[in-house]
Amino acid sequence: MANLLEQKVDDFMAKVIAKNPAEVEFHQAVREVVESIIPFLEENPKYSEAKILDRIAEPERVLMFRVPWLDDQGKPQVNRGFRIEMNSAIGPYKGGLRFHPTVNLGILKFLAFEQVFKNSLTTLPMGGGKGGSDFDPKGKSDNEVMKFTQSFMSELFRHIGPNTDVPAGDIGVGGREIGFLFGQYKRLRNEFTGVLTGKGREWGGSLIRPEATGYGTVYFAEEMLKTRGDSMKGKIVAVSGSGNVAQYAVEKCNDYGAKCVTLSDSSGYIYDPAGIDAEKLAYVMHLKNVKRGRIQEYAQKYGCQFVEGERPWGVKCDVALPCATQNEVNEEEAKTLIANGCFVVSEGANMPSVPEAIEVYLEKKILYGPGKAANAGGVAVSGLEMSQNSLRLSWTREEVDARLHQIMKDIHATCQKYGTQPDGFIHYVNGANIGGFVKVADSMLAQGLV
Ligand code: NDP
Ligand code: 2IT
Repeated sequence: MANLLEQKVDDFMAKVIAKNPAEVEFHQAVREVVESIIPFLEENPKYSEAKILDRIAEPERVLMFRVPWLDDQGKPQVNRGFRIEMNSAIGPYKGGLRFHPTVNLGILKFLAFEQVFKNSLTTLPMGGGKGGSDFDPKGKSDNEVMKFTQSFMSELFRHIGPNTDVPAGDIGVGGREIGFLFGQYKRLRNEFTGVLTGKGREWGGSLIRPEATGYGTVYFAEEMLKTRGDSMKGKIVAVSGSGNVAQYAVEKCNDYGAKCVTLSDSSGYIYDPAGIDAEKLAYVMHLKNVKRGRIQEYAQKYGCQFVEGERPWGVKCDVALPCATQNEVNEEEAKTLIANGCFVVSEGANMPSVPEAIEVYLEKKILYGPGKAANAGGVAVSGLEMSQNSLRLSWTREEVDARLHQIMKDIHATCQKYGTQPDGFIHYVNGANIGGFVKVADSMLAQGLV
């Protein structure tokens, strides 16, 4: 039986790879889901008869476009823009935009694919999408970022809308970029609508949206710990990244009485055994969000260690929160984490652990919350921002945070429902994949062959 199922996974993947050559991250994301879903389909043949898996792995629409803009020297620059409209079975396409030089079709398709299941898990009516550009915001002036962003939106605006496709932020896209994107959309359409989330508080944004992904990842870790009668209090935490998700993950860890000892960026990581307290975190936020500097400066300021070109997974910790990017924990690093006593991994980033690292977590039966469950708090509050925009009301900080917290608990319960094994171990990968799949698949069945 196991061999037959493996064969079915391989056969399915052979088709996906043939159709989408060279898109290795997309293959990786699809395989992880298919490994969970194929055994489930054996017991639920209605989905295979309707070729749901084949349809889910095929984007509804892929947009690719030229983004020309003038730099500060008056020279023309050309980037490539993308929007993957992956699945609209349960709501308008929803997902972030990533501006990073590594962006390509395969990376955005993996992210859009993950988003379909993640958005379904939030319990809110959002389909899945993702977009972005190979534009590198690093070292660009505000003026250049604005020029690029306006040009990007000058094409994207015709494809999106509050009931069609609602982008948001991701790597390299934060409050500044969402502001420029919103301004250009409004100008082109002559319409003030909730077409983007992550907006400023004064112009339709939701309180807690900036905090939501990081807070949600820690809420999820707390829920996992509860299943073993434990909590975040007193835990030593290794965090990677130092952007939006990492910053608010640290803030929530501090609220829970845990101690974060690392942060990183693409140059290396800092190790601060004394812990990144509120004052140091305020420094990081200013350094990263205003000065747009490097994390190395933290080590200089606080006299701690900076390890160049390395990731923080060799540090002794109880909990690891990967919050930077995909494939940032390899098999060796997963083994080292566990050898050093780490027994909780809650993913703030999308697909930060390579498949072999996930195998290590599962074999050692640690508490492992995959990104599509653990980082769903960001898009969940985006969904709440859409609700507030439709109502033309804004909720208080406490109200949004309470809803976020409840959604993370519900996602945990869904993972538990679909992922608990006979020995009681919660296989959160299966739980998240099957739990996310069912609602989308049933909606696709109900809507006919589209
Ligand atoms: P930011 O741009 O705010 O921060 C990204 C951080 O990760 C930076 O510290 C950056 O370092 C580091 N990083 C990015 N790329 C690499 C790389 N190739 N190698 C090493 N470090 C890297 O992004 P976010 O915090 O928003 O996103 C982080 C992760 O969380 C991503 O995987 C994203 O998809 C995911 N996520 C984000 C959500 C959100 O609401 N923002 C929601 C759900 C998931 P440097 O400055 O050197 O590039
Ligand atoms: O990966 C993600 O879930 C995000 N970048 C957030 C998407 C959103 O629409 O808020």
